[in-house]
Amino acid sequence: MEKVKPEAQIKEIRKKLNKWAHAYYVLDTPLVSDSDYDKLYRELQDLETVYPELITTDSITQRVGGKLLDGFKKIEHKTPMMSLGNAFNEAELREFDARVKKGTNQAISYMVELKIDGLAINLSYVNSQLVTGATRGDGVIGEDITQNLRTVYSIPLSLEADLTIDVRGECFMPKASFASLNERRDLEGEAVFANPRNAAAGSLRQLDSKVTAKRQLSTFIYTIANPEQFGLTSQAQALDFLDNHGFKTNHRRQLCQNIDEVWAYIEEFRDKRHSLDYEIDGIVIKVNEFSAQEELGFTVKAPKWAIAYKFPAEEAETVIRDIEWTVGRTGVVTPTAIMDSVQLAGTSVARASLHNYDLIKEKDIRLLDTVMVHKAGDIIPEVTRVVLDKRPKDSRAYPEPTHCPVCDSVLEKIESEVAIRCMNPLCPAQIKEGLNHFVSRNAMNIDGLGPKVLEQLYDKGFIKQVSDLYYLTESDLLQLDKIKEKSANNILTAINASKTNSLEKLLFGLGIQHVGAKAAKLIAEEFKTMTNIMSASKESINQIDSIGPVIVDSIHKYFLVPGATELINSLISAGVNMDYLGLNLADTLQVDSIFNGKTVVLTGKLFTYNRREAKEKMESLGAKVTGSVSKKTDIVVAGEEAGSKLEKALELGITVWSEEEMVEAFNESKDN
Ligand code: 3B8
Repeated sequence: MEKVKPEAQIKEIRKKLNKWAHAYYVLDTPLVSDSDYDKLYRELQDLETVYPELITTDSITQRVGGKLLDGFKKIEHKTPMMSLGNAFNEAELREFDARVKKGTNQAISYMVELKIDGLAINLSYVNSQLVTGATRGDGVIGEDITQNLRTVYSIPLSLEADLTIDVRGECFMPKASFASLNERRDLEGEAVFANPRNAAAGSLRQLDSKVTAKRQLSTFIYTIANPEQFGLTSQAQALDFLDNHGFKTNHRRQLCQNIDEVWAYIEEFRDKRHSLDYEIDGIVIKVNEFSAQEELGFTVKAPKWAIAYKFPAEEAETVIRDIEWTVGRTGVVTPTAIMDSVQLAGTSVARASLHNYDLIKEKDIRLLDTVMVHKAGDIIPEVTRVVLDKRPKDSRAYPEPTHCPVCDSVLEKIESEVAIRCMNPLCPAQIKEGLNHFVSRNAMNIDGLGPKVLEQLYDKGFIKQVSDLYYLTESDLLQLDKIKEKSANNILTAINASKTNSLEKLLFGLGIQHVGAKAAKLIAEEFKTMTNIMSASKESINQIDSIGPVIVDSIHKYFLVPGATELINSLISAGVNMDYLGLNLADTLQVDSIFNGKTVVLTGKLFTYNRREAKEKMESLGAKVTGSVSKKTDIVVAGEEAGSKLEKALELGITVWSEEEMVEAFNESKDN
């Protein structure tokens, strides 16, 4: 029996596989299932094993498996690979437009492209075959990373048309590949990459291309070194030409007729960038017409016909100069990093929350360390990691504080909480925070007593505890900075008016740990008077729906301290109302919170609150907190290292919040 000629058969299979791979890796539209592809791929491998003389370098089976290198050779680029000038705001973009208009007499349009945050590469094809792939290097001489680039499936090993051409583009790691790579590295105890760009760079610098092959890199090609050779007259044509010859180009490009359209595109992608599968760090704006490009020419470093509009950096590097510890109302001592100021997401940042000592220990953050900061939920700056390469040799781990930074009393670490706490109820820092809380809107609601006024009143010795507010005189207030007769009188009137507040406002204002505004309302409604609350048994408080043991213990403990009774007596003597005045519970219990009526699941490690605190807080805002994710779940709050519950939530399409989003929602809830 006459066999099909193996040569023809192999050629046929390769053609089919190349077509399928092109559809999958370049067009993002698979034509066949993975198993069909794998089956044919193995068929080709088998044939090539039997007929090794028929293996060609551009066979799809030959992407991986080059030699182990001892280093990369240098490659001189045929024409220099330049970089782009930058614009950081709209004004600079418009200046670019003005320079362009001045530099050419023609009517021009702009091709705008996403600025892919990867590594610039040059691919040289000779008679349709990929011969070299190189990094940009210094622009004149790059490194030969051909073996590694051959493993990238979106890069054609050969072209269907017999072209001799140099093309340029960006090699990058998609966000999903980056996430799974880091997940695996973390699991295997290897250092994780800081961002997809570093991961791509690390992957392309491998001397063993088998490693690169596993990294799932991709490319977008955006330039032809000598487009005139192919009769092309514009960037739009060049990109279409690249598409037609099997290269992967980015299709989110847009031809704009003027700079206003360019700006609209920039604004669109400034908001959309996070939903892309790959990272971009800006937008590239190019004069579309090559004839105009030629007129405009180059500076020493960059083309005058293009510019990169850079988005504000969302991660920045800086140095930690100090760690400041502040004492909150409940005595929790929290660290803040004091850093050299850097631009981050459009604002200048010099402080970042470190949350708690455990986090400092876990991330091994030390003084004078160079660190990366980013904005969590684009609001609160946070230290993400230490740049270990830049750590000073003599640095030592930061010791856990043992004494209160304000009153010097011994700090305690509460078991089951990450927080360290100053236990001194007379700690000035706690008292000042307590005063601020007492006058706040949902507590006694006293206008005119801002933090600066309260601080002065405390420092000058006019108030030592909240009840002292009710004994202030006009002459006391007049001794403060910037307080004149009129404002002194307003303050006294506001203080006086607060005496008639209903019990729940006072109870909340006392700042008893874990007693939020809603819990205070429920308790006040149940017990009606302060005396009843003070003498209530734990059991009777526990009877109240949605008041848990944490709150009960906390209230009980609060009133055991003799100072508490003294404080209440002093408030009574001042004429402060101690009775519940609310009539209609339904009216007063309207909790204005996004949590109200929601079923919430907490998962992963939290930093700002511990699990139990977060749970009680949500419950006090009307949420039902459950342990497992189901279709009935409304919100999943995922802390660090969240696992299967998070996966399930994503699977079911349930809203997932970060810890920061949870805290923000707490702060926005009108029950604080
Ligand atoms: C000229 C054109 C450099 C670049 C360019 O996505 C030049 O066009 C360049 F000298 O670096 N990162 C892009 C990207 C980068 C460049 C570019 N176009 N889309 C990118």
